[in-house]
Amino acid sequence: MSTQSTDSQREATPSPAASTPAAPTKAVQVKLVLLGEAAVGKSSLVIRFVNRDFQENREPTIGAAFLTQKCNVDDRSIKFEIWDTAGQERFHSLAPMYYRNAQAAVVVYDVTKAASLDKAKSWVKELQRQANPNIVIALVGNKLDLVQQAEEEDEDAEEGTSTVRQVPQEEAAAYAQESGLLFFETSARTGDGVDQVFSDIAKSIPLEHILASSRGSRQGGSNNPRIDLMREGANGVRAPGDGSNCAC
Ligand SMILES: Nc1nc2c(ncn2[C@@H]2O[C@H](COP(=O)(O)OP(=O)(O)OP(=O)(O)O)[C@@H](O)[C@H]2O)c(=O)[nH]1
Ligand SMILES: [Mg+2]
Repeated sequence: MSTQSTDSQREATPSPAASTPAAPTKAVQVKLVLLGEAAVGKSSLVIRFVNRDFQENREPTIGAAFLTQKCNVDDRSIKFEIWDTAGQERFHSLAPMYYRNAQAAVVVYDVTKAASLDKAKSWVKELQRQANPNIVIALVGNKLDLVQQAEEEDEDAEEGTSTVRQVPQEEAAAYAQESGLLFFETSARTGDGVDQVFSDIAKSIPLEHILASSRGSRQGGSNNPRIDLMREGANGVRAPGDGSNCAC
């Protein structure tokens, strides 16, 4: 299976601009997976979070990319180990390998493309059926800047009447609430809402559960979420450096 091994290793090192003082406690490792239709902006969201950067016309992800970023929230220090999956349908069958044992999932759709919310809903169903039952799922409507830009250009229109927006915020928020998901709208382009996604996930993760299961695996249990994919060289991707900077 091919992966963006070269790029993802480079991307995995957080930029100095993202640094804040390190928390005194040792970071808890949290495996997070991004899922969603092709071109909704999954890679762009992660690059914004990890590298504080945005690239127009990104190449589609092939296989998956791996990045890490630390996040200090309240008294919690978390190191996200992020699997950014490819949205193209031909890669769908690989997804279980990435969401298996994940403690968090970010399911992304594009606010300007109604069909991408349907795809996001089908990912949520699959996660609820097959992923870790304690997984924290965030539903994220991306490309908010396109809606804001259209509203600014059409000064006479009432707020919220933009024809560019195809997914009303209330509709997605109601779906998220009834399905027990966190909900956000973001722009990877401007950075709006992006850090919030990860810091709210960091607050919602049941850390005690993760610590207990990793203690169990050190004592011979088999529940360690990192064992399958984090081995150096697995899937052609090497786990990058310690991601010692922090984004939130
Ligand atoms: N205007 C705008 N464009 C965005 C935003 N996020 C991503 N894009 C653009 O949308 C295109 C697809 O972005 P990607 O991040 O590659 O999308 P992806 O979901 O990772 O796609 P796959 O890897 O194929 O699954 C690129 O041209 C990005 O520049 C955003 O917030 N606003
Ligand atoms: Mg991608």
